[in-house]
Amino acid sequence: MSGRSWIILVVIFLILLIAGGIVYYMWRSAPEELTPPAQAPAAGPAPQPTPPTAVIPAGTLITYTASGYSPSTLTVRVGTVVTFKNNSAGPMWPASAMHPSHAVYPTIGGCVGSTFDACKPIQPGETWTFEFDIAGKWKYHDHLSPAFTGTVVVGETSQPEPYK
Ligand SMILES: [Cu+2]
Repeated sequence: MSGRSWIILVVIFLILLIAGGIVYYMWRSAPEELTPPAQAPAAGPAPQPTPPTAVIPAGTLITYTASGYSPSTLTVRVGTVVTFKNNSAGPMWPASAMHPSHAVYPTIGGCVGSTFDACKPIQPGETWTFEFDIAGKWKYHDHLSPAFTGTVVVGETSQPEPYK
């Protein structure tokens, strides 16, 4: 190989090296060039974030802890959706009296008796809701710990008081 061929090879090598460096530099800087400019603060009020869970109306929540249901008696009007929330460390299973037939609440179609029955363990932190459409004084229990009981008093639409 002549000295001239060597020079040509070195020049080609250098051109490739420089071209590679340019390509590498463009590849490195491309993402920064594509990044949109930071958004200016929106004029007017910022949009409100959507709450992660639905808001539970006051007076419709029964919490379950290691000491049972609270409040032990809840008074609501007909048609109220009551939320049972498990704040204990283990599962809960709200169900209509009586254990184990669960048939006092006068509906049919539940897994055992009435539809007032979670029909499955409700895990810690989770909720179960039931709509009380029938006026009366409805006892319930925790199907997993039947000693834990409570009462939902369902009054007529306009007058829940006499049922207290
Ligand atoms: Cu039961």
